[in-house]
Amino acid sequence: MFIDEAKIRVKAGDGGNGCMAFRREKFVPRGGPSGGDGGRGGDIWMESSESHNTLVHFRFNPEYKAERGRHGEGDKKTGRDGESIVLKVPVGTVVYDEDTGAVVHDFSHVNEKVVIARGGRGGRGNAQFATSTHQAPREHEEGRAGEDRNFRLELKLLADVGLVGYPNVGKSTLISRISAARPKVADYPFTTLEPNLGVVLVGDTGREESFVVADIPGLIEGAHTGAGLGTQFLRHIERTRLLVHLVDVSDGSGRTDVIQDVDVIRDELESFGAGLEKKPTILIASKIDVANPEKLKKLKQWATRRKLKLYPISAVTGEGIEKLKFAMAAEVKTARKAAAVAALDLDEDHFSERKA
Ligand SMILES: Nc1nc2c(ncn2[C@@H]2O[C@H](COP(=O)(O)OP(=O)(O)OP(=O)(O)O)[C@@H](O)[C@H]2O)c(=O)[nH]1
Ligand SMILES: [Mg+2]
Repeated sequence: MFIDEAKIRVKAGDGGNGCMAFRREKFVPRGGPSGGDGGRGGDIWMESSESHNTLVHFRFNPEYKAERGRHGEGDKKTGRDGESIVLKVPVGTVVYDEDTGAVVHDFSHVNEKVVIARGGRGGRGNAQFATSTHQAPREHEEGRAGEDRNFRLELKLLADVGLVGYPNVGKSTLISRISAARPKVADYPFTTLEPNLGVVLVGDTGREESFVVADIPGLIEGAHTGAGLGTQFLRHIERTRLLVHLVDVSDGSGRTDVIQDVDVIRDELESFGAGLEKKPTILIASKIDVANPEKLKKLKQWATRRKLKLYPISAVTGEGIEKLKFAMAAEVKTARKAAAVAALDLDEDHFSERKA
């Protein structure tokens, strides 16, 4: 099981202090108490969002603070409440209280929103303390402190992108190039025996997007009948939004026909029976640093005829990798949006059913 983890500290806003004041008006020699209450401190909320799939954004930024409430003022003016803040987490995130170990919330649906730290109540101003026998109260309260809490977030990672292809085409080399995952890489087939997941970050710091890539064992002809390691690992990419299909265009593959290469793998995906062949797919010409120009040309022509975009890369020299990362991020984003819209439609269906 692949788990993403982050620890955060949150501090909800303190309440504003109550004010002590007395009315001063012309012709009113002894004005009554007029100190207003302090505003409430901002809360800290957590909300599950379809557009997040990892917890990396918390690792860069582990502390959050909501605004405090303003102090009360004379004239019975209540201080303004502090602004609340909302932290977005992926669906599947489990929130633990770091100090007690208790589960605070388990986000199992999109757009669930819970308060994880409450802002402090504002203090009462002296106007609130007036009674018939106590007409000039000087009492006023300080605002209460906002909650200060430590949480541990845990997320079972689900892959957005699945790398597929023959053994030895460079899948593990690619994932180690674009993420912190370090699977074994070697010049023989079936080096990878278990799936590996890597978190890929794309874009400038602070505005980066992240997605999860799964590297799975290679497929060969007849995988669906159990040849090689079979198709047992394909279930790990059943829920991905995008497939990245690597085709080795060097002479090292030992296969002469790149088009047949593509077809064999696509047939195996189809035979698995989960509709994998219908997923959006990015085609990659792998190992272009040692490409056989004829193979590369043939694959390019084939892709053009099918209106498929082909990304030539070398995971060893780094050529084409940045472009590929952005293309993957864009596809994942599009797919996530489509999924979010589909989820909304579902919600609306429920709603209209209940109304009917
Ligand atoms: N020249 C060159 N060699 C590469 C490139 N990418 C991978 N290799 C080499 O190809 C071999 C296989 O790479 P892996 O990343 O282990 O391939 P894989 O697809 O994960 O293989 P399996 O796990 O067996 O399915 C290794 O010797 C890599 O160093 C590349 O872009 N250029
Ligand atoms: Mg591998």
